[in-house]
Amino acid sequence: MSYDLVIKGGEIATATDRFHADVGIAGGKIAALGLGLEADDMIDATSKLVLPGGIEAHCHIAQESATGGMTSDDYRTGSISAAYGGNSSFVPFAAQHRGMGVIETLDLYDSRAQGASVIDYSYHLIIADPTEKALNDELPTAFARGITSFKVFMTYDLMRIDDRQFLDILTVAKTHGALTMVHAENSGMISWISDRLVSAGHTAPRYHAPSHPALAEIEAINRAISLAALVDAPLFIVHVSTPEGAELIAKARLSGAKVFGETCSQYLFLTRDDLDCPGMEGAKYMCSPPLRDVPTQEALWRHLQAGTFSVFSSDHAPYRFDDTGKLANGPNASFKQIANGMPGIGIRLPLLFSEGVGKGRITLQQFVALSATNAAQLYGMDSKGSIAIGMDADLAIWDPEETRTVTVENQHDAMNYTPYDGWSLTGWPVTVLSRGARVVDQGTLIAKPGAGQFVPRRPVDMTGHPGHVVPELDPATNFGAEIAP
Ligand code: DUC
Ligand code: ZN
Ligand code: ZN
Repeated sequence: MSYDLVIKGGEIATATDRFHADVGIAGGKIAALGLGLEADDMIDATSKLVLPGGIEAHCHIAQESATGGMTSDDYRTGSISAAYGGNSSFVPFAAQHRGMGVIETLDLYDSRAQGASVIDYSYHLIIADPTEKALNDELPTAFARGITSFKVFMTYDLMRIDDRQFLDILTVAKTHGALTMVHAENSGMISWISDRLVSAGHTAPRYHAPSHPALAEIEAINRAISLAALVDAPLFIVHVSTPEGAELIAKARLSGAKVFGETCSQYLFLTRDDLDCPGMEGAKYMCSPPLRDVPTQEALWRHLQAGTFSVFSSDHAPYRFDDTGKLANGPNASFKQIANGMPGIGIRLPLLFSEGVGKGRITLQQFVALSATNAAQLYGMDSKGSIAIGMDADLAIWDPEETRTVTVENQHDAMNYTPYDGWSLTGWPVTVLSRGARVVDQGTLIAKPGAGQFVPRRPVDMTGHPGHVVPELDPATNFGAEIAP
Protein backbone atom coordinates (compact mmCIF):
# COMPACT_ATOMS: atom_id res chain seq x y z
CA MET A 1 0.00 0.00 0.00
CA SER A 2 1.29 3.50 -0.72
CA TYR A 3 0.78 6.44 1.58
CA ASP A 4 0.66 10.18 1.01
CA LEU A 5 2.43 10.72 4.32
CA VAL A 6 3.95 8.60 7.07
CA ILE A 7 4.54 9.79 10.62
CA LYS A 8 7.45 7.70 11.77
CA GLY A 9 8.76 6.55 15.10
CA GLY A 10 6.43 8.35 17.48
CA GLU A 11 4.55 7.14 20.53
CA ILE A 12 0.84 7.12 19.78
CA ALA A 13 -1.72 7.74 22.53
CA THR A 14 -5.47 7.32 22.36
CA ALA A 15 -8.07 7.55 25.12
CA THR A 16 -7.23 3.96 26.04
CA ASP A 17 -3.75 3.04 24.80
CA ARG A 18 -0.10 4.11 24.38
CA PHE A 19 2.09 2.33 21.86
CA HIS A 20 4.92 2.92 19.41
CA ALA A 21 3.96 2.74 15.72
CA ASP A 22 4.17 4.59 12.43
CA VAL A 23 1.01 6.17 11.03
CA GLY A 24 0.33 5.76 7.31
CA ILE A 25 -1.99 8.38 5.84
CA ALA A 26 -3.79 8.14 2.49
CA GLY A 27 -6.59 10.31 1.13
CA GLY A 28 -6.79 12.30 4.37
CA LYS A 29 -7.51 9.19 6.44
CA ILE A 30 -5.45 7.02 8.74
CA ALA A 31 -4.73 4.05 6.46
CA ALA A 32 -2.29 2.01 8.54
CA LEU A 33 -0.70 1.72 11.96
CA GLY A 34 2.40 -0.42 11.81
CA LEU A 35 6.14 -0.66 11.89
CA GLY A 36 8.46 0.12 8.99
CA LEU A 37 5.92 2.16 6.97
CA GLU A 38 7.46 4.32 4.23
CA ALA A 39 6.38 7.17 1.96
CA ASP A 40 8.03 9.95 -0.02
CA ASP A 41 6.68 12.42 2.52
CA MET A 42 7.63 11.51 6.09
CA ILE A 43 7.56 13.27 9.44
CA ASP A 44 10.13 12.04 11.96
CA ALA A 45 8.31 11.75 15.28
CA THR A 46 11.13 10.10 17.24
CA SER A 47 10.78 11.04 20.95
CA LYS A 48 7.51 12.77 20.17
CA LEU A 49 3.92 11.92 21.04
CA VAL A 50 1.38 11.44 18.27
CA LEU A 51 -2.08 12.35 19.62
CA PRO A 52 -5.52 12.93 18.12
CA GLY A 53 -5.80 16.60 17.20
CA GLY A 54 -7.64 18.47 19.93
CA ILE A 55 -11.31 19.35 19.52
CA GLU A 56 -12.05 22.71 21.11
CA ALA A 57 -15.73 22.30 21.89
CA HIS A 58 -16.41 25.57 23.71
CA CYS A 59 -15.23 28.82 22.15
CA HIS A 60 -16.71 32.07 20.90
CA ILE A 61 -15.55 33.07 17.45
CA ALA A 62 -16.88 35.95 15.32
CA GLN A 63 -19.77 36.18 17.79
CA GLU A 64 -21.65 39.32 18.82
CA SER A 65 -22.80 39.55 22.39
CA ALA A 66 -26.45 40.48 22.99
CA THR A 67 -25.30 44.05 23.63
CA GLY A 68 -23.40 44.21 20.34
CA GLY A 69 -19.74 43.66 21.31
CA MET A 70 -17.85 41.48 18.83
CA THR A 71 -15.18 38.94 19.74
CA SER A 72 -11.73 39.92 18.53
CA ASP A 73 -11.14 36.54 16.89
CA ASP A 74 -12.82 35.59 13.66
CA TYR A 75 -12.72 32.16 12.05
CA ARG A 76 -9.30 32.83 10.54
CA THR A 77 -7.47 34.05 13.64
CA GLY A 78 -9.42 31.82 16.05
CA SER A 79 -8.71 28.69 14.03
CA ILE A 80 -5.03 29.61 13.63
CA SER A 81 -4.63 30.06 17.37
CA ALA A 82 -6.47 26.78 17.96
CA ALA A 83 -4.14 24.96 15.54
CA TYR A 84 -0.98 26.36 17.14
CA GLY A 85 -2.42 25.06 20.41
CA GLY A 86 -2.76 21.48 19.14
CA ASN A 87 -6.35 21.50 17.84
CA SER A 88 -7.48 20.18 14.48
CA SER A 89 -11.16 21.09 14.80
CA PHE A 90 -13.41 23.33 16.85
CA VAL A 91 -17.08 23.91 17.63
CA PRO A 92 -17.80 27.61 18.30
CA PHE A 93 -21.28 28.96 18.97
CA ALA A 94 -23.74 30.35 16.43
CA ALA A 95 -25.72 32.82 18.52
CA GLN A 96 -29.35 33.56 17.79
CA HIS A 97 -30.34 36.90 19.29
CA ARG A 98 -33.93 37.92 19.90
CA GLY A 99 -35.69 38.78 16.68
CA MET A 100 -33.36 36.60 14.60
CA GLY A 101 -34.39 33.36 12.97
CA VAL A 102 -32.49 30.17 13.63
CA ILE A 103 -31.74 29.50 9.96
CA GLU A 104 -30.75 33.14 9.45
CA THR A 105 -28.32 32.63 12.35
CA LEU A 106 -26.78 29.51 10.85
CA ASP A 107 -26.47 31.13 7.42
CA LEU A 108 -24.70 34.09 9.04
CA TYR A 109 -22.17 31.86 10.78
CA ASP A 110 -21.65 29.81 7.61
CA SER A 111 -20.72 33.05 5.86
CA ARG A 112 -18.26 33.86 8.67
CA ALA A 113 -16.60 30.45 8.75
CA GLN A 114 -16.47 29.47 5.06
CA GLY A 115 -13.24 30.45 3.40
CA ALA A 116 -11.76 31.55 6.74
CA SER A 117 -11.09 28.59 9.00
CA VAL A 118 -7.85 26.61 8.76
CA ILE A 119 -9.33 23.69 10.76
CA ASP A 120 -12.62 21.80 10.53
CA TYR A 121 -15.59 23.24 12.39
CA SER A 122 -19.21 22.92 13.43
CA TYR A 123 -21.39 25.14 15.64
CA HIS A 124 -23.46 24.77 18.76
CA LEU A 125 -26.62 26.82 18.21
CA ILE A 126 -27.46 29.34 20.96
CA ILE A 127 -31.23 29.79 21.31
CA ALA A 128 -32.36 33.09 22.83
CA ASP A 129 -35.73 33.38 21.08
CA PRO A 130 -37.61 30.07 21.15
CA THR A 131 -40.63 31.11 19.09
CA GLU A 132 -43.14 28.53 17.82
CA LYS A 133 -41.48 28.77 14.40
CA ALA A 134 -38.02 28.27 15.88
CA LEU A 135 -39.15 25.28 17.93
CA ASN A 136 -41.31 23.53 15.38
CA ASP A 137 -39.72 24.36 12.03
CA GLU A 138 -36.26 25.78 12.42
CA LEU A 139 -34.68 23.59 15.08
CA PRO A 140 -35.57 20.43 13.13
CA THR A 141 -34.05 22.08 10.03
CA ALA A 142 -30.90 23.01 11.97
CA PHE A 143 -30.72 19.44 13.20
CA ALA A 144 -31.02 18.13 9.64
CA ARG A 145 -28.07 20.37 8.71
CA GLY A 146 -25.95 18.50 11.25
CA ILE A 147 -26.22 20.97 14.12
CA THR A 148 -27.03 18.59 16.93
CA SER A 149 -26.39 20.70 20.05
CA PHE A 150 -28.40 23.70 21.26
CA LYS A 151 -27.24 26.03 24.07
CA VAL A 152 -29.48 28.07 26.35
CA PHE A 153 -28.80 30.65 29.06
CA MET A 154 -30.47 30.81 32.47
CA THR A 155 -29.00 34.28 33.06
CA TYR A 156 -28.38 37.53 31.08
CA ASP A 157 -31.51 39.64 30.52
CA LEU A 158 -31.24 39.59 26.72
CA MET A 159 -30.46 35.89 26.39
CA ARG A 160 -32.12 33.99 29.19
CA ILE A 161 -35.05 31.70 28.76
CA ASP A 162 -37.51 30.78 31.49
CA ASP A 163 -38.08 27.28 32.86
CA ARG A 164 -41.06 26.65 30.61
CA GLN A 165 -39.12 27.64 27.49
CA PHE A 166 -36.25 25.48 28.72
CA LEU A 167 -38.64 22.50 28.91
CA ASP A 168 -39.83 23.21 25.35
CA ILE A 169 -36.26 23.25 24.04
CA LEU A 170 -35.26 20.13 25.99
CA THR A 171 -38.27 18.33 24.54
CA VAL A 172 -37.63 19.36 20.93
CA ALA A 173 -33.93 18.52 21.29
CA LYS A 174 -34.71 15.13 22.77
CA THR A 175 -37.19 14.33 20.00
CA HIS A 176 -34.56 14.97 17.34
CA GLY A 177 -31.57 13.46 19.14
CA ALA A 178 -29.93 16.80 19.93
CA LEU A 179 -28.08 17.70 23.10
CA THR A 180 -29.19 20.77 25.10
CA MET A 181 -26.29 22.72 26.63
CA VAL A 182 -26.83 25.21 29.42
CA HIS A 183 -25.13 28.19 31.04
CA ALA A 184 -26.44 27.57 34.54
CA GLU A 185 -26.47 30.58 36.85
CA ASN A 186 -29.41 32.05 38.78
CA SER A 187 -30.23 35.38 37.15
CA GLY A 188 -32.08 36.93 40.12
CA MET A 189 -29.25 36.29 42.57
CA ILE A 190 -26.73 37.89 40.21
CA SER A 191 -28.77 40.99 39.41
CA TRP A 192 -29.79 41.49 43.07
CA ILE A 193 -26.18 41.44 44.31
CA SER A 194 -24.85 43.39 41.30
CA ASP A 195 -27.30 46.25 41.80
CA ARG A 196 -26.42 46.50 45.50
CA LEU A 197 -22.69 46.48 44.76
CA VAL A 198 -22.99 49.21 42.14
CA SER A 199 -25.28 51.34 44.35
CA ALA A 200 -22.64 51.18 47.07
CA GLY A 201 -19.96 52.32 44.62
CA HIS A 202 -18.29 48.91 44.29
CA THR A 203 -17.92 49.02 40.52
CA ALA A 204 -14.33 47.77 39.94
CA PRO A 205 -13.80 44.53 38.00
CA ARG A 206 -12.98 42.63 41.21
CA TYR A 207 -16.65 42.94 42.27
CA HIS A 208 -17.63 40.71 39.38
CA ALA A 209 -16.65 37.75 41.59
CA PRO A 210 -18.99 38.44 44.54
CA SER A 211 -21.76 39.41 42.10
CA HIS A 212 -21.86 35.82 40.79
CA PRO A 213 -22.02 33.72 43.98
CA ALA A 214 -21.29 30.00 43.92
CA LEU A 215 -24.89 29.46 45.05
CA ALA A 216 -26.15 31.01 41.80
CA GLU A 217 -24.41 28.23 39.88
CA ILE A 218 -25.37 25.50 42.33
CA GLU A 219 -29.07 26.46 42.31
CA ALA A 220 -29.18 26.72 38.52
CA ILE A 221 -27.38 23.42 37.91
CA ASN A 222 -29.80 21.72 40.29
CA ARG A 223 -32.75 23.30 38.47
CA ALA A 224 -31.40 22.48 35.02
CA ILE A 225 -30.85 18.84 35.99
CA SER A 226 -34.38 18.71 37.44
CA LEU A 227 -35.93 20.20 34.29
CA ALA A 228 -34.04 17.71 32.11
CA ALA A 229 -35.10 14.88 34.43
CA LEU A 230 -38.76 15.91 34.15
CA VAL A 231 -38.68 15.26 30.40
CA ASP A 232 -35.90 12.63 30.51
CA ALA A 233 -33.78 14.68 28.09
CA PRO A 234 -30.00 14.84 27.62
CA LEU A 235 -28.29 17.86 29.16
CA PHE A 236 -24.73 19.21 29.02
CA ILE A 237 -23.68 21.74 31.65
CA VAL A 238 -20.98 24.04 30.34
CA HIS A 239 -18.17 25.79 32.25
CA VAL A 240 -18.80 24.31 35.70
CA SER A 241 -16.89 26.34 38.29
CA THR A 242 -18.00 24.95 41.67
CA PRO A 243 -17.36 21.63 43.45
CA GLU A 244 -21.01 21.51 44.49
CA GLY A 245 -22.12 21.91 40.88
CA ALA A 246 -19.78 19.10 39.87
CA GLU A 247 -21.17 16.91 42.64
CA LEU A 248 -24.72 17.46 41.36
CA ILE A 249 -23.57 16.30 37.93
CA ALA A 250 -21.78 13.25 39.37
CA LYS A 251 -24.88 12.30 41.37
CA ALA A 252 -27.17 12.70 38.38
CA ARG A 253 -24.84 10.58 36.23
CA LEU A 254 -24.76 7.89 38.87
CA SER A 255 -28.56 7.77 38.81
CA GLY A 256 -28.45 7.07 35.06
CA ALA A 257 -29.50 10.58 34.03
CA LYS A 258 -28.33 11.81 30.63
CA VAL A 259 -26.26 14.57 32.20
CA PHE A 260 -22.77 15.66 31.16
CA GLY A 261 -20.43 18.39 32.30
CA GLU A 262 -17.45 20.45 31.30
CA THR A 263 -14.96 22.57 33.14
CA CYS A 264 -12.56 25.07 31.64
CA SER A 265 -8.93 26.15 31.95
CA GLN A 266 -9.57 29.29 33.93
CA TYR A 267 -11.27 27.43 36.78
CA LEU A 268 -8.24 25.15 37.22
CA PHE A 269 -5.48 27.71 36.79
CA LEU A 270 -6.70 31.15 37.92
CA THR A 271 -8.45 32.47 41.03
CA ARG A 272 -10.48 35.51 41.98
CA ASP A 273 -7.25 37.06 43.35
CA ASP A 274 -6.32 37.60 39.70
CA LEU A 275 -9.29 39.96 39.43
CA ASP A 276 -7.98 42.07 42.29
CA CYS A 277 -5.71 44.29 40.19
CA PRO A 278 -5.34 48.07 40.18
CA GLY A 279 -7.62 50.13 37.94
CA MET A 280 -9.29 48.22 35.15
CA GLU A 281 -6.60 45.51 34.84
CA GLY A 282 -8.89 43.02 36.59
CA ALA A 283 -11.21 43.21 33.57
CA LYS A 284 -8.78 40.87 31.81
CA TYR A 285 -9.81 38.14 34.25
CA MET A 286 -13.58 38.66 34.11
CA CYS A 287 -15.54 35.66 32.93
CA SER A 288 -18.85 34.06 33.86
CA PRO A 289 -19.11 32.07 36.00
CA PRO A 290 -16.29 33.93 37.72
CA LEU A 291 -12.94 32.70 38.97
CA ARG A 292 -13.13 31.08 42.42
CA ASP A 293 -10.36 29.96 44.82
CA VAL A 294 -7.59 27.39 45.34
CA PRO A 295 -9.71 24.76 47.19
CA THR A 296 -12.17 24.96 44.28
CA GLN A 297 -9.35 24.33 41.81
CA GLU A 298 -8.29 21.25 43.75
CA ALA A 299 -11.84 19.90 43.89
CA LEU A 300 -12.32 20.46 40.14
CA TRP A 301 -9.09 18.55 39.43
CA ARG A 302 -10.51 15.65 41.43
CA HIS A 303 -13.68 15.72 39.35
CA LEU A 304 -11.59 15.69 36.17
CA GLN A 305 -9.65 12.71 37.52
CA ALA A 306 -12.82 10.88 38.57
CA GLY A 307 -14.61 11.35 35.26
CA THR A 308 -17.35 13.77 36.33
CA PHE A 309 -16.40 16.05 33.46
CA SER A 310 -16.49 14.64 29.97
CA VAL A 311 -14.88 17.63 28.32
CA PHE A 312 -12.20 20.19 29.21
CA SER A 313 -12.57 23.41 27.21
CA SER A 314 -11.11 26.89 26.97
CA ASP A 315 -14.35 28.93 26.79
CA HIS A 316 -12.25 31.24 24.60
CA ALA A 317 -14.27 34.49 24.64
CA PRO A 318 -11.76 37.03 23.36
CA TYR A 319 -12.30 40.73 24.08
CA ARG A 320 -9.19 42.87 23.74
CA PHE A 321 -8.04 45.08 26.59
CA ASP A 322 -8.88 48.26 24.66
CA ASP A 323 -11.91 50.19 23.48
CA THR A 324 -12.91 47.48 21.00
CA GLY A 325 -13.39 45.02 23.86
CA LYS A 326 -13.10 45.20 27.63
CA LEU A 327 -12.96 49.01 27.69
CA ALA A 328 -15.75 49.63 25.13
CA ASN A 329 -17.81 51.42 27.78
CA GLY A 330 -14.94 53.63 28.87
CA PRO A 331 -12.20 53.47 31.46
CA ASN A 332 -14.61 53.93 34.36
CA ALA A 333 -17.25 51.39 33.36
CA SER A 334 -18.72 49.26 36.13
CA PHE A 335 -18.14 45.51 36.13
CA LYS A 336 -21.71 45.14 34.83
CA GLN A 337 -20.75 46.97 31.63
CA ILE A 338 -17.58 45.00 30.85
CA ALA A 339 -17.64 42.09 28.39
CA ASN A 340 -17.37 38.69 30.07
CA GLY A 341 -14.76 36.26 28.90
CA MET A 342 -11.08 35.67 28.41
CA PRO A 343 -8.89 34.14 25.71
CA GLY A 344 -7.45 30.63 25.90
CA ILE A 345 -8.02 28.64 22.70
CA GLY A 346 -4.28 28.38 22.01
CA ILE A 347 -3.25 27.53 25.56
CA ARG A 348 -5.94 25.05 26.73
CA LEU A 349 -3.98 21.96 25.73
CA PRO A 350 -0.46 23.08 26.73
CA LEU A 351 -1.90 23.99 30.16
CA LEU A 352 -3.63 20.63 30.59
CA PHE A 353 -0.59 18.74 29.31
CA SER A 354 2.00 20.55 31.41
CA GLU A 355 0.02 20.82 34.63
CA GLY A 356 -2.06 17.67 34.21
CA VAL A 357 0.04 15.01 32.46
CA GLY A 358 3.43 16.54 33.31
CA LYS A 359 2.63 16.84 37.00
CA GLY A 360 1.05 13.41 37.29
CA ARG A 361 -2.51 14.60 37.90
CA ILE A 362 -3.96 12.79 34.88
CA THR A 363 -2.72 10.13 32.50
CA LEU A 364 -1.88 10.82 28.89
CA GLN A 365 -4.94 8.77 27.94
CA GLN A 366 -7.16 10.96 30.13
CA PHE A 367 -5.63 13.99 28.43
CA VAL A 368 -6.65 12.57 25.04
CA ALA A 369 -10.15 11.74 26.27
CA LEU A 370 -10.71 15.18 27.76
CA SER A 371 -9.19 17.10 24.88
CA ALA A 372 -10.60 15.22 21.88
CA THR A 373 -12.21 11.78 22.15
CA ASN A 374 -15.08 12.56 24.51
CA ALA A 375 -16.06 15.69 22.60
CA ALA A 376 -16.03 13.77 19.31
CA GLN A 377 -18.27 11.07 20.74
CA LEU A 378 -20.65 13.31 22.64
CA TYR A 379 -21.04 15.87 19.86
CA GLY A 380 -21.31 13.32 17.08
CA MET A 381 -18.06 13.86 15.17
CA ASP A 382 -17.60 10.22 14.28
CA SER A 383 -14.51 10.45 12.11
CA LYS A 384 -12.54 12.51 14.62
CA GLY A 385 -11.04 12.30 18.11
CA SER A 386 -9.06 9.07 17.95
CA ILE A 387 -6.24 7.32 16.11
CA ALA A 388 -7.55 4.25 14.30
CA ILE A 389 -7.70 3.00 10.74
CA GLY A 390 -10.39 4.82 8.78
CA MET A 391 -10.51 7.91 10.98
CA ASP A 392 -9.66 11.38 9.67
CA ALA A 393 -5.91 11.95 9.91
CA ASP A 394 -6.42 14.79 12.41
CA LEU A 395 -3.25 14.53 14.45
CA ALA A 396 -1.10 16.60 16.76
CA ILE A 397 2.56 15.76 17.22
CA TRP A 398 3.76 16.90 20.63
CA ASP A 399 7.23 17.38 22.07
CA PRO A 400 6.66 16.36 25.70
CA GLU A 401 10.01 17.80 26.82
CA GLU A 402 9.92 21.25 25.26
CA THR A 403 9.55 24.13 27.71
CA ARG A 404 8.25 27.47 26.48
CA THR A 405 7.22 30.70 28.16
CA VAL A 406 3.72 31.86 27.28
CA THR A 407 3.54 35.22 25.51
CA VAL A 408 0.77 37.10 23.76
CA GLU A 409 2.62 36.56 20.48
CA ASN A 410 2.84 32.79 20.77
CA GLN A 411 -0.95 32.60 21.15
CA HIS A 412 -1.34 33.67 17.48
CA ASP A 413 -4.80 35.10 18.18
CA ALA A 414 -6.14 38.62 17.69
CA MET A 415 -5.79 39.49 21.37
CA ASN A 416 -3.51 41.96 23.10
CA TYR A 417 -3.21 40.00 26.34
CA THR A 418 -3.19 36.47 27.70
CA PRO A 419 -4.04 35.67 31.34
CA TYR A 420 -1.13 33.22 31.30
CA ASP A 421 1.59 35.69 30.21
CA GLY A 422 4.99 34.56 31.49
CA TRP A 423 3.89 31.07 32.56
CA SER A 424 6.46 28.38 31.85
CA LEU A 425 4.89 25.19 30.47
CA THR A 426 6.49 21.92 29.43
CA GLY A 427 5.03 19.92 26.55
CA TRP A 428 3.96 21.67 23.34
CA PRO A 429 2.41 20.67 20.02
CA VAL A 430 4.92 21.09 17.19
CA THR A 431 2.95 19.90 14.15
CA VAL A 432 -0.81 19.67 13.60
CA LEU A 433 -2.48 17.85 10.71
CA SER A 434 -6.05 18.15 9.50
CA ARG A 435 -7.24 15.32 7.25
CA GLY A 436 -3.60 14.51 6.57
CA ALA A 437 -2.54 18.03 5.57
CA ARG A 438 -0.14 20.11 7.65
CA VAL A 439 -1.92 23.03 9.29
CA VAL A 440 0.99 24.14 11.47
CA ASP A 441 4.46 22.62 11.09
CA GLN A 442 7.36 23.40 13.45
CA GLY A 443 5.96 26.82 14.26
CA THR A 444 5.01 27.76 10.68
CA LEU A 445 1.43 28.14 9.52
CA ILE A 446 0.98 26.05 6.38
CA ALA A 447 -2.79 25.83 5.86
CA LYS A 448 -4.64 28.53 3.97
CA PRO A 449 -7.88 30.08 5.25
CA GLY A 450 -10.72 27.97 3.92
CA ALA A 451 -8.87 24.67 4.29
CA GLY A 452 -11.19 23.83 7.19
CA GLN A 453 -14.51 22.22 6.34
CA PHE A 454 -17.90 22.19 8.05
CA VAL A 455 -18.50 18.90 9.89
CA PRO A 456 -22.14 17.78 9.95
CA ARG A 457 -22.69 15.99 13.25
CA ARG A 458 -24.77 12.93 14.04
CA PRO A 459 -27.42 12.69 16.78
CA VAL A 460 -26.30 12.38 20.37
CA ASP A 461 -25.77 8.78 21.50
CA MET A 462 -27.29 8.11 24.92
CA THR A 463 -26.34 4.45 25.10
CA GLY A 464 -25.41 3.65 28.68
CA HIS A 465 -27.49 6.50 30.09
CA PRO A 466 -30.86 4.85 30.68
CA GLY A 467 -32.60 7.90 32.15
CA HIS A 468 -35.90 7.59 33.93
CA VAL A 469 -39.50 8.49 33.05
CA VAL A 470 -41.08 10.34 35.99
CA PRO A 471 -44.45 8.84 37.03
CA GLU A 472 -46.34 12.05 36.31
CA LEU A 473 -45.30 11.86 32.63
CA ASP A 474 -45.77 8.13 32.30
CA PRO A 475 -49.21 7.21 30.87
CA ALA A 476 -49.06 3.99 32.89
CA THR A 477 -49.14 5.99 36.13
CA ASN A 478 -50.76 9.32 35.16
CA PHE A 479 -54.17 8.02 34.12
CA GLY A 480 -53.19 7.64 30.47
CA ALA A 481 -52.17 11.21 29.62
CA GLU A 482 -49.62 11.65 26.79
CA ILE A 483 -47.85 14.81 27.98
CA ALA A 484 -44.50 14.69 26.21
CA PRO A 485 -42.87 12.45 23.61
N1 DUC B 1 -20.69 32.25 28.88
C1 DUC B 1 -19.84 31.63 28.10
O1 DUC B 1 -20.06 30.47 27.77
N2 DUC B 1 -18.74 32.26 27.68
C2 DUC B 1 -18.45 33.59 27.96
C3 DUC B 1 -19.37 34.28 28.85
C4 DUC B 1 -20.54 33.50 29.26
O2 DUC B 1 -21.38 34.00 29.98
ZN1 ZN C 1 -21.87 30.66 29.32
ZN1 ZN D 1 -18.56 30.31 26.57
